[in-house]
Amino acid sequence: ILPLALLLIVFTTKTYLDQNVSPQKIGFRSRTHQQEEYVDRNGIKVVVGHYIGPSVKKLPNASRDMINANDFAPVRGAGKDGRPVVIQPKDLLKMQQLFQINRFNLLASDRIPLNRSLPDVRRKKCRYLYEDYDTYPSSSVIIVFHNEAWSTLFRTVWSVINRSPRELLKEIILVDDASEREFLKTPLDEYVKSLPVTTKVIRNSKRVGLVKARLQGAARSFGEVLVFLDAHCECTRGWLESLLARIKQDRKTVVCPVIDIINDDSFAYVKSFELHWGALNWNLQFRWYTLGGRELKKRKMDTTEPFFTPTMAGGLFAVDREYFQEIGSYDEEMRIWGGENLELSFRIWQCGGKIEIVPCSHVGHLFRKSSPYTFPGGITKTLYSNLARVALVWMDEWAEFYFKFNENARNVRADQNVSSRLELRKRLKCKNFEWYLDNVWTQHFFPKKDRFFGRIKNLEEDLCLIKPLGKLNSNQPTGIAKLNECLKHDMIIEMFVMTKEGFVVTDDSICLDAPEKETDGVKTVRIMACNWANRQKWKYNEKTKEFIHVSNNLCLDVAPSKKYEDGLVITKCMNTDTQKWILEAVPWT
Ligand code: LR7
Ligand code: MN
Repeated sequence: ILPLALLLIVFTTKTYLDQNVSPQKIGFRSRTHQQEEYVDRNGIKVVVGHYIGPSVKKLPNASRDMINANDFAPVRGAGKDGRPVVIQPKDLLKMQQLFQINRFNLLASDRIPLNRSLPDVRRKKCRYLYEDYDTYPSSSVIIVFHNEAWSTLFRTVWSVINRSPRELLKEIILVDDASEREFLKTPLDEYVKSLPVTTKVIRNSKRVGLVKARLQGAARSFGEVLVFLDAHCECTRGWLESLLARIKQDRKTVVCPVIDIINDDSFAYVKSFELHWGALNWNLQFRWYTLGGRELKKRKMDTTEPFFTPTMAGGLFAVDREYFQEIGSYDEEMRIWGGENLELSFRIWQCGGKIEIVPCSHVGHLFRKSSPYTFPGGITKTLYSNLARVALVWMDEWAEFYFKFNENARNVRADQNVSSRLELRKRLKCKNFEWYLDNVWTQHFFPKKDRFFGRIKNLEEDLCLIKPLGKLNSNQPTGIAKLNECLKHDMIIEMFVMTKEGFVVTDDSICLDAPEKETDGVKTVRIMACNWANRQKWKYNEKTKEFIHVSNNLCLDVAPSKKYEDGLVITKCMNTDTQKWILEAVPWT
């Protein structure tokens, strides 16, 4: 069986952890797969990496009948106001069987009414900002799905119907990407006839992937704005008006709601952090980072104002219908799943548009830990080919960087014909990737001509600084900076960038950090989320080979114990060998 290696971003807010809203702690979803998990400086738990789904052997199988049946059986009050659903111990076996089908708690979902209530999670001010909504452009909501559960699909649909001003909602378009389940065929056609909003159904007999499916929906739409949603979302009050208002002001702005979390175990609706924005990492995985420093201050003025984001998550956004066509909609060669969100993001920014997150718009998305469906052709022919296309079309010399460190993409590079997309780039007179890095994602941590990229080696023992892999202590936002035997091949885990400002950054916006003031007599050096503050500024002295922590004027050193576990410290500069470092540049193009 092919492991479903999926890029997976699950984030859980602090409130979620505090409230402990998941009532049933079930042991069957082990998290020991190849993924990293840490709590960032805002107390947000981040899980990222290649997740290989739960060991199938251990889970009871769902029968074919279970897979094909629609067991939606709402229980009054279940999941009310976004609260979690509690499953009784007697139902646990069935729950586990059903969980497998969609990789979320289908039993819980099937108990929640399609029109459940949700909290109004917006800031108070949002309620009064969009009262002139009858002047806004109209919209078509496009939902593509492949083998979605009935309850999640139609809770998405009903949340749209119930929480969108009817004047602004022209139609809903459901695009079926060759689902196999019986209940999604005739029963669905019959059901949509009863909906109070015009609902079109587009069918595919062969799997086309989400990009083509969305394009089919767009081609059949009449609204002035296209609004895309995944098939397992729940929209809260005001979600649509605030998106449309922004597009009305500027038709070249593509807008995203704040994406809240629908818990995959309990179906609790969990408000997420409003200050997240999207970017990516060295593997071209979408990642959330947090608005920091200067930007935050700017925003403090008005927390309801839309703010820029370098990339979008991909599933939930609104765009002017004509503008979407003008900038080249999607790359139709992208198959099944993945990469299209980065491609669209780079294209919008580089070709004269903008992407923003609208804090007054909140939509919940059901986050899963693994993907339930097949990737025809395997993930190299789908995901990695898509990512190779993103790099080849939009990333200029940084494409070389991506291919150098990502073998999977490198292997499919030659198969890609991207000439029509390169023509589009030329025709639209798009700016280059360097411009994007310098102007849109200023806090990026990619290599560049003006900064160091490579290994940081200790002279005494010929050991390399590494980014701690795997689990960092999940209660603490940090891991101790450690040395490791230098690897023969160029591996991301020992690659660092040192910026002109003196930040020592590695993948996922992780920085070399030391306290500005002494804590308990020791100054342990840590690797933690970049906050671009003085405590993360360093200076390298070419002559003495010392690595100096700027605010303390102390030198980077091996812990006095010299024990591996004790990691690195900063201490008085004495020019000993353990305080000498070599910056070994690694070519990246
Ligand atoms: O072959 C397929 N055909 C489909 O129609 C595969 C998927 N789909 C449908 C599927 O039923 C779903 O409605 O496409 C939609 C997205 O698929 P998901 O839910 O498996 O994707 P995801 O939520 O895991 O992944 C995110 O990244 C994807 C990359 O291609 C898409 O851009 C998703 O829309 C996107 N989801 C979000 O942005 C929601 C917020 C996630 C975050 C952060
Ligand atoms: Mn999704």
